[in-house]
Amino acid sequence: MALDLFSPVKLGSIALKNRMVMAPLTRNRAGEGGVPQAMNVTYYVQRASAGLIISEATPISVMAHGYPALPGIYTDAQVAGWKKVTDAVHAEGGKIVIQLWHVGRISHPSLLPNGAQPVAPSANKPKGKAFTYQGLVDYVEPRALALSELPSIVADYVHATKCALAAGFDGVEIHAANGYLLDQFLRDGTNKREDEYGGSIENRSRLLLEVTKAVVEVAGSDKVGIRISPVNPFNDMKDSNPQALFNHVVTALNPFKLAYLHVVEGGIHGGGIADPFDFPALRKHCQSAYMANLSYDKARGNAAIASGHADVIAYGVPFIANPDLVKRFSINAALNQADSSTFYGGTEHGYTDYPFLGA
Ligand code: 8OZ
Repeated sequence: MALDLFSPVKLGSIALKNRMVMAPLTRNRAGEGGVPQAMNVTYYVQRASAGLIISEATPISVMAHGYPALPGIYTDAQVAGWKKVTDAVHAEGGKIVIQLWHVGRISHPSLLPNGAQPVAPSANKPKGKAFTYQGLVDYVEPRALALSELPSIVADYVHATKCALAAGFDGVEIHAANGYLLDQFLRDGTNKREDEYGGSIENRSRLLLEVTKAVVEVAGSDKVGIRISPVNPFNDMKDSNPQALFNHVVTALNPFKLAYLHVVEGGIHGGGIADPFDFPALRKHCQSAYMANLSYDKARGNAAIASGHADVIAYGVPFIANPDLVKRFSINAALNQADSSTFYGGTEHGYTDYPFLGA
């Protein structure tokens, strides 16, 4: 029988009961100190029928924050909070990895310790506004990280990975997409460095590969995935030759034998039109499992799996509105529509109160 969304699969050491993955979704509802709270446990456990849950993007250090009410994965209290999430998801037979995040320049002094200046590969200010506790405010010019500071960024990923394992996650996903720190190093619209972390494609890929190596050493390659978004213009991003850059990145990641490569196949958040890009060509370079994301529905998901383009499909907005999305797809039930006004921040409303089938 042909493979489809309901076929089990292993991503590295993580055994999935189906190929429907809950995409990472920023929801801005963590408790004080970036500690996951009761409603976060409820939200994730409601979605445990997904083959795999990828947590919301989660800062790896105090300097990695860029939005209000994010959970973190660097303090003992955060580990204890996340443990309640992973225990609850596991008790329902689900699997969950955490997405490790450093926002780089997509932040604001009001979100950072002692009003610190955000850090980035180079001192260029993004267009657009930062989302802060005081509302939308202009971004500030970030500070270019010194060469001597880069090992401490790698160390923060290592510390966060250890915290994630202590919190009971089945693995980690390195967030190298959507215009945040690692993507800011990859793409030459943001990386203007003249040292060995800037210039050539090899140099711009260096930090991601160092982070990957360090995280793999702690977690094991079979528990590590990576997310990239080759042409997503969100967060004022661009690159002069994304196909060459990301073909190189994927090829350079192959020796790590990662659990999966997660690819955002276009532009998100209405951030503009994405440049043309040959995703099937990128996919051919990838020797790990391939997770496809962006506006897939059931039919396109099944087709991508049957054709071999993708091994698993990550669904975002449909999982916000349908905790039982797997069941709904399996019986062709109607879907709840998502309310975008409750995506970012707020209460249980629009978070844990979407109805299950038959409720
Ligand atoms: C939406 C709002 C804030 C952050 C991403 C983590 O795009 C995000 C994000 C999405 O990866």
